[in-house]
Amino acid sequence: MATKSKSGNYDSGDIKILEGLEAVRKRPGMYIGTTSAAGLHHLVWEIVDNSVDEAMAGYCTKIKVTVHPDNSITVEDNGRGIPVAKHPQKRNMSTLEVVLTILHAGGKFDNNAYKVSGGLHGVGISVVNALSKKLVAEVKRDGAIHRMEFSRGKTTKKMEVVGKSKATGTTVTFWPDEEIFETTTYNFDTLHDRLQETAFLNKGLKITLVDERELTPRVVEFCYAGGIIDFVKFLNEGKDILPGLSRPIYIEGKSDPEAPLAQKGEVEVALQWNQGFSEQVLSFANDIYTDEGGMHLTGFREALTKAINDYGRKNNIIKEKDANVTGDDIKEGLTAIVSVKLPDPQFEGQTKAKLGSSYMRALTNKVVSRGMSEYLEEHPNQAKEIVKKAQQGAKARLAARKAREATRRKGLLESASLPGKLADCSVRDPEMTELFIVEGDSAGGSAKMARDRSIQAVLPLRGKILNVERVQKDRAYSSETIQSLITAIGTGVGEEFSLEKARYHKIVIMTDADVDGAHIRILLLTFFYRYMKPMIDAGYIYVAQPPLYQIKPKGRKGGKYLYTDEELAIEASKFEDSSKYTVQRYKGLGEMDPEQLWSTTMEPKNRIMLKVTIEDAMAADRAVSDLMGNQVEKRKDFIQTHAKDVRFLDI
Ligand code: 1YM
Repeated sequence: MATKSKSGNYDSGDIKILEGLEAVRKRPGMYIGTTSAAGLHHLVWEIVDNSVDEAMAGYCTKIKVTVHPDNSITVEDNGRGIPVAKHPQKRNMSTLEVVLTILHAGGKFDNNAYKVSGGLHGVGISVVNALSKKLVAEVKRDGAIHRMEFSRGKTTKKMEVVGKSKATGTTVTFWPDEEIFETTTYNFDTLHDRLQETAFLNKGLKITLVDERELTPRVVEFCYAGGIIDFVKFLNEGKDILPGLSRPIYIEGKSDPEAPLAQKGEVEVALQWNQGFSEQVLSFANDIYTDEGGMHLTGFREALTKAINDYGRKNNIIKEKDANVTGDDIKEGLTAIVSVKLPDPQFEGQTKAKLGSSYMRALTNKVVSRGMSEYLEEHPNQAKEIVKKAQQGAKARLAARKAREATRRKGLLESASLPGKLADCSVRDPEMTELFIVEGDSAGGSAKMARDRSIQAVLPLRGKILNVERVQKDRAYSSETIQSLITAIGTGVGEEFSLEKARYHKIVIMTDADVDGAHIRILLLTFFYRYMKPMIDAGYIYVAQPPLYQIKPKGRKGGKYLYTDEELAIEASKFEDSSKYTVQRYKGLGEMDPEQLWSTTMEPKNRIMLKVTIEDAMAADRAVSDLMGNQVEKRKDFIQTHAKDVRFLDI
C-alpha cells in the first residue's frame, strides 16, 4: 500500500510507485489471482500468450516451453522478436526494456485485432518479471542476438548484443521468486493440458513442451492441422460416435467486412455427437476459456436448436403432433468447441469467465444457423441420426420427470424418510455436520462405532454404485443406492436441486486404499460431478485419507501411521535394524479397529482430508470417461496407471 503523506493524501510519488512493479510484488494476487500453484503456472501462460499473439498476427509458427531442473522456465518463439530499438515515448529505453519493466506496456498499437494477452488475465510480461527472482530475455532481430537481465522487475544487465543471427524470435527464461510463491514446482500435466489446448485453438501452430527434470527429458509436441476439429475428436476419443458422424461438423464465419470495429468478430465451431448422454461443450473467446459461457454460447445453442427443429419439421421426422426438441435434449452426447475472436472482449460473471459482448450472440447465431442448416441439407443420413438422437433425449427427459415425480410421491427423494442404513448425527446445523460415505457394510459398522455421533453421520454403501455416465437419468433415479445418497444429502437433484437444503457441509468419501476403493471413489465423484456439481463448487465434497501403513517396534503397542509410499520410504531409510520393526499395510478400512479408524481418519483434529475441486473440469471428464466409458481397454489402462494416484486425484 502507498504510504499517506502528512496531509492524509497520497502524493504523486506514492502513486507512481503503486503503478510500478513494486505494486505487483506487494499485491501479486491482484495481478495473477493467487500465489498458489495456479499463480505459478499463470506466469507461463502470460509469456506464452505473447507468443500466441505473435502467431495469430501471422509471424510465429513455433513455440517451445522448457521446464529446467531448478523449475525455471524457458519460453521460446520464432516470431519477429520484441522490438529492441529505442522506445518512441521513453527515449532512453529500448522497447524491450519498456515491455519488461513497465506495467501494461505493450499496448494495442499494432494491427493484431484479436489479442490473447491483455485479455481476461493478460497482465503482461512485466508482471512475470516483477515476480521472478531472475529473468533473462533474448531477442533475435535485425541480424543480432540481444540480451538483457532482470531481477524482481529491475534491470540488472543493460541490453547488449551477444551474437549474430539471421533468424528472428524471442526467448524468455525466468526463475519464479520463492519469496512470492507458496510453491515453485511446476506440474507437468497442468502445462501439458493447457499447451495442448492452445495448440488445438491455433490450427497449425507447433508447440513443444520439454521437461528436463527427469533423467531422460520428456518431450511432447502438439500441432493440429485440423484445429478445433481435432479438439472435438480428442474429446470424443474412446467414445462411440453417432453413425455417420465420424467427421465432426465444422462451421466458420465472420462479421461483415463493413462492420465497425466494435461489431467485428470471427466464429469457429466444431461439433460431434457421441452415443453417450453427457454434454461437453467448451467455449472460448480469444483463446480464453469461458467457463461460464456467455453470448457466444447462447447464440450457438439457440441456432443449433432451431436448425434441428426446422429440419426435423420440414422433413417430417418431428411429427406434427410432437413438441419441439429443446436445447437440453440436443445436449445429450454433444461434444463441441465454440471459439470466437473479437477485438475488445468484455468479460463478466463471478470469475470473469463469461463473455458479455452482446453482439457476439447475434453473430454466432447467424454463422451457426447458416452452417448448420447447410450441413443438415447436405447430409440427410447424418441429419436424421441427429434429429432422432435429440428426440431420444426428449423422451428420456419426460421419463426422468415421471420417475422423479413418482419417487417424490413415494417420498423417496424427500428428507422426510431418510434411508434406513443412514446412521445420522444428532446436531442439525449443516455447517457443523459431516456425512461419511463408506464402502461396504463392515467398514460402515466400524465407522458407526468410531464416529462422533453428535456431528458425524455414516452412510454405508453396499457394493458398487451405478455408473451414472452410462445410464439415462430415469434409471439413475430409480437406483436404490443413488436414492439413498440423494435423500441422505437432502439437496434433491436436477431442476429441484437446492444447495441450501444440504444436510451436511462436509460429505466425505471414505473407501479402501485399493483398486476397488479407487473405482468406487471415482464412481461417487462422477455422481457428484454430473448430478450435484454445485456441491463440488461449494467445497462440500471431500475424500478421506486413511493411512496406508503402520510401523511399530516389534513386541510393542502403538506405532506410527504413514499415509503415502514416500513417507514409508523415508521412515524405512532410518531403520538401523529393520528386523526390530514390523510394517503393516492396511488394505482396507475393515482392517482397522474403530479406535484406529477414528484417530487416523475421522477425528477432525488429526485426520487428513482432500477437498475435491473442479480445477479442470475437462481433465476430470476425461478421467471419468476413460474409466467409465464403454471401451474396456481404456478403463484397464486408467486403473493400472492411476490405482495409486487416485488417492490424490483432483477431480
Ligand atoms: C517468449 C515471449 O514476447 N514474443 C513477441 C512479443 C512481441 C512481438 C513479437 C512483437 C510485437 C509487435 C511487433 C507488435 C511484442 N512486442 C511488443 C511491443 N515471446 C514474445 N514476439 N513486433 C514484435 O505487436 O506490433 C509487446 S509484445 F510492444 F514491443 F511491440
